[in-house]
Amino acid sequence: MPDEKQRPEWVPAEGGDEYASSVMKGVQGGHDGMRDHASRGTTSRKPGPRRRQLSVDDHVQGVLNGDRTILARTITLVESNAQGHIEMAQEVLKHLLPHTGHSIRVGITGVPGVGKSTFIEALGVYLCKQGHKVAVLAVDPSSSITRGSILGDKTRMEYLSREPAAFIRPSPTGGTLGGVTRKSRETMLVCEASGFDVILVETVGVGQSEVTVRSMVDFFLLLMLSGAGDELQGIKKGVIELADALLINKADGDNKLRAQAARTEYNRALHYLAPATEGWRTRAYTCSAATGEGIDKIWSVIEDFCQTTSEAGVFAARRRSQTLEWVYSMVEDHLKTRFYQDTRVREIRPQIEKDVVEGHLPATIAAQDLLKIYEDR
Ligand SMILES: Nc1nc2c(ncn2[C@@H]2O[C@H](COP(=O)(O)OP(=O)(O)O)[C@@H](O)[C@H]2O)c(=O)[nH]1
Ligand SMILES: [Mg+2]
Repeated sequence: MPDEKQRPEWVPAEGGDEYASSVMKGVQGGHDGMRDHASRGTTSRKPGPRRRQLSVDDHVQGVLNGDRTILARTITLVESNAQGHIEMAQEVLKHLLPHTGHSIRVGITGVPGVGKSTFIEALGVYLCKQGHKVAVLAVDPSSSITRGSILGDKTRMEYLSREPAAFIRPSPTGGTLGGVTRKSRETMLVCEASGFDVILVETVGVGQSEVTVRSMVDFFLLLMLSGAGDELQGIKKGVIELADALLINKADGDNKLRAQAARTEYNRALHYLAPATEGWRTRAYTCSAATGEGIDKIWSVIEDFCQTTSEAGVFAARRRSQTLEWVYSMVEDHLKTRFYQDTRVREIRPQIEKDVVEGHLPATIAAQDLLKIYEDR
């Protein structure tokens, strides 16, 4: 029976076969207004009756009451780029804010194929069994091109999505990393307000996405493979330094011994690196997302981390500085957007660019000219 063969060992055999209603489709591109998404026809969704518009209070109460449908619609609102939606989303978030923050935020990175999704699913199922409410989000700045390369595939988290206490949200298609980040952060807050106490954020190592996810989570986990040098694994310089734990995955079958050897090697190397979090020593561990071995251990490491850093005040201090960083990154994003959307800037750009490329205008002067045009309004 092929299904049985593919089933990870941590999944109970008697699992039902109904599919997740909790896996949500990402929002396609920018929304265009306050219209009902069901009628947009970009996906295979059946055209349904127009849904009632929710008020700010409907959103707030629904999210706080743990209503899944409203939670999903609130996240869709938060992910929208339409001006009317942005304003309403901010109003909703303002009311939800006092109910946020009571979760452990864990970021998970690693090269494609290392087993991030499998690991998140195994950990998620494990945590649900322990009585946690788990939200899984993805930050994938490339997804606007690849249409959700991570978490996009429903079947991927088939087991976790059957857990009533789990909620899975694919990466928003925000265009820029800034857009994706804002949406993911706000989605994380909405999930917290809705009672999720563990937030797992998967990211691929595209561009600055690891740094970005590091800046929104408490604990940052780097998944690795044994038997491949860092370069082979495509691990970018500096990513190990961001991690609160290295987890060598696929420590099963023939690979187990090699994984254990790799753990020893990494632990030796980690000795010489500054820790990612003050007062915490980053160590290497092994696990098998396929069999579930080591999942409980890594969770206890994460719990230990939370306790240790909370007692030292580091946990709260990091969250405070993350929030401030977020404020300024939004200011920067906003300024950038305003600049590039400015009509006069847009009009003059082709000419200025041509002059620069053809060598008639120095880059510095070009920048000054553009800023002058933008500021002289
Ligand atoms: N043997 C083994 N295979 C694994 C393990 N974890 C993931 N895989 C397999 O590795 C492949 C990539 O896993 P996936 O979770 O999609 O990786 P991601 O790209 O990092 O999200 C899949 O075929 C998984 O079944 C593991 O612990 N052991
Ligand atoms: Mg994946």
